[in-house]
Amino acid sequence: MTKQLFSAKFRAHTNIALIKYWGKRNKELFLPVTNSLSLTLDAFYTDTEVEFDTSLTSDVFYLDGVLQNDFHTAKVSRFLDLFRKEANRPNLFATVRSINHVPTAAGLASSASAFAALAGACNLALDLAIDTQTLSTFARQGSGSASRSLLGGFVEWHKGQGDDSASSYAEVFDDADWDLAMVFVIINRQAKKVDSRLGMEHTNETSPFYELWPREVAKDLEKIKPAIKAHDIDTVGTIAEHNAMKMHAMTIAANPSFTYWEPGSIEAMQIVRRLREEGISAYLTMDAGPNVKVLCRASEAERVKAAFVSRFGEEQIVIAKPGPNAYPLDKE
Ligand code: 2P0
Repeated sequence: MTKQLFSAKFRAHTNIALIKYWGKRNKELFLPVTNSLSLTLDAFYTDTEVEFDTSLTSDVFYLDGVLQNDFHTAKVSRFLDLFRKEANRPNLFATVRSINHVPTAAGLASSASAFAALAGACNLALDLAIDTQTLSTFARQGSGSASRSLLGGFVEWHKGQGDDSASSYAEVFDDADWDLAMVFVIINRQAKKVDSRLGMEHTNETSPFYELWPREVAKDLEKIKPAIKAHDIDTVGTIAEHNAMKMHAMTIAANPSFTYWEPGSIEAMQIVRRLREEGISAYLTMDAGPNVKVLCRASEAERVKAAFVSRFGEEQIVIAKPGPNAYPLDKE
């Protein structure tokens, strides 16, 4: 029998949460404890090509041109299974070629953009016509934050109800078409010491502060939403910074304690505070690593960048603007 190929290529951008996702209520389905709200960014993205091939007997995965080992390929295979099931083609294997586009100095790879791009590519290649809301529930099962990377601007990921996968989806909250930027301060390019999946599980299970987290997130969301709609960067930034600090405070109170902060992170925080004293609207957030991201006005982003360059170096500072929805690309 002649072999048949079904292929497509997709681009998805990374996102940074202003109200964080930190904990699952269902690990198998990646159902979160709380809603979360992020900003999709233009500076970092993943391009992924998938080629389903009737002659293959197993999946093959290349990342940045390098053939990946069984462990990494198995993660991709589990994700492809969702689409094989949907297409009713359990034995249709694929070659996946994924390229992370990040400024070379950054060394930031993102599972959010990676699984969002792969979800978009699979949907198109297999002609499944899954709508974006439903597709976000697929992306979520690769990595929780990937649910938010299918969409541009400010995106809310709803926690949903019970064990109902379909109710835990992402949708656009605001198109972010206003004077807004995020300046990335790249502190360290090494792989993170505590991966986010283990870090959130450990925090959830051992931090006495975790029981406060769902209530705090609900309050922060209620306050940040009208501020986003009002384009009030100072209120948005103040709430986002406090939300990030509460997440990181929970990790310090975990048992054993851990933190993603490094000395450079704290220096960057001091620079953010100094910028505010100088009248610049600059607010920080941090994720499962030492890098500091600074929310500011696009019109003041160069000035914010300059404040970090003397300490960290030009190539360690990247200005990002709000990014678009994930979209299909022409195949090479
Ligand atoms: C977020 N983070 O909302 C939070 C804040 C990091 C800190 O989502 O286990 O890679 O694959 O669902 O999405 C990073 O965790 O975790 C993350 P899994 P994920 O962006």
